[in-house]
Amino acid sequence: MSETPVPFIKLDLPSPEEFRKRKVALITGITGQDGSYLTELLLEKGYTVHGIIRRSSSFNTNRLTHLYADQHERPNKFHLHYGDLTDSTNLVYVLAQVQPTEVYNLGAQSHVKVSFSLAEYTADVDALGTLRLLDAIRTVGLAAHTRFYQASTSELYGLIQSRVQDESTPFYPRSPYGVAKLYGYWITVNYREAYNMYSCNGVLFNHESPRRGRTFVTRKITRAVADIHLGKQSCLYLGNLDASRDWGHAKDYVEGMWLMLQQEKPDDFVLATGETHSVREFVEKSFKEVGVTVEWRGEGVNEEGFSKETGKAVVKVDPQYFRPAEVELLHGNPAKASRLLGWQRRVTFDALVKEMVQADIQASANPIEDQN
Ligand code: NDP
Ligand code: GDR
Repeated sequence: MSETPVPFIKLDLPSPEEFRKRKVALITGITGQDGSYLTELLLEKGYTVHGIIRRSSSFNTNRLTHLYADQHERPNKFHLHYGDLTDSTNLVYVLAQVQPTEVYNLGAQSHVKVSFSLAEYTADVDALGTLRLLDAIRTVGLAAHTRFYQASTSELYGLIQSRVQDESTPFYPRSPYGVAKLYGYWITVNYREAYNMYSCNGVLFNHESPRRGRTFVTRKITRAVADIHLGKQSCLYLGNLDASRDWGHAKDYVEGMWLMLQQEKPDDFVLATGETHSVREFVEKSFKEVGVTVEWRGEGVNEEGFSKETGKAVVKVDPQYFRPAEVELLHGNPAKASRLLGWQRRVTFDALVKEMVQADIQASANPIEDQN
């Protein structure tokens, strides 16, 4: 049984079918890696895109600059609003104003290691922020009209390593981030069941790109490879080299997000490549791109870095990058998304590494244009 929602604010709305023809998206986390790719995709599909950005003392819209530049070609198709997932009144106001047909909740404190330091804040944004947004949709009377995507994560599986992970694998998160996202996952399911909302979870495995934040391991590696190659850095310091991840390209994954909101019925889907690789492997492949081999050094060993004579780069383990509790292995099975959404990743692991290394060489060599 489901309850008919009673909105606190009564907007004058057409039928849900008529309403959806407008194609208006609202994205939280629009300034992030996925937000920028999703915005490009939706604009290409003819959507009007609204994004929520946080006030920052420094410039935080670098990944969107090119879309501003395109404004004259797409007048009134791209809008930014100040807001925050910790501020309910703001969310209600923006939703009432924008009346989106689709909401993509990508906003999050998304760094797993940082979540151990900012546990309460991570819960506020990633768990309660999801609740606030879902409830704001209900509050303005859009529950039957607006479709909702929740950025769930393979971090939910955490300690479950016994098999390839899919939609039926139990959850066992290993960080304050994972635990907060677990709440986000279930509140999304709950609002679907309790209020008949079209709300979906995309359980996405790691996805990377040249726009990946520099403190995530892939981008940290490819940037270091570029800097070492250009003689700007000598060593690379990393934490757990044996962790394995199922790494895909962010561009492929945002397409899956959109597909989830175009189905007859809402459901939850895993997006993954079906392959897993260790951090060590990512390092080796990245250095190979610039013709350099790697010398591995353990904790506390103090040796020279990259040497032109030997052509070898030194990678050292620094325990400051270890996590209090680690997720050792992620390996996803995207069969359901492939079968029901027709989704498939296009970019291979090798192509991803190559693109990221080449982009970082370009960026490192042109610091004035280096925006990510
Ligand atoms: P990023 O870290 O690149 O982007 C996070 C976005 O959230 C940024 O726009 C950030 O704004 C915004 N944000 C942070 N705090 C708040 C807040 N309090 N209110 C509103 N917005 C906020 O993440 P990704 O693009 O990589 O990931 C997108 C989403 O998908 C996240 O929810 C992440 O947890 C999830 N996810 C990511 C995966 C991946 O491999 N990339 C895999 C699975 C899930 P600002 O720029 O101002 O910091
Ligand atoms: P993850 O990504 O925690 O999987 O979360 P991250 O790139 O931070 O770590 C991947 C693995 O690499 C190991 N590691 C290091 N990690 C970082 N950041 N820095 C290092 O120096 C380093 N050395 C080794 C980590 O221990 C870990 O095992 C990402 C985020 O995008 C989440 O928001 C998202 O939900 C998940 O992916 C799926």
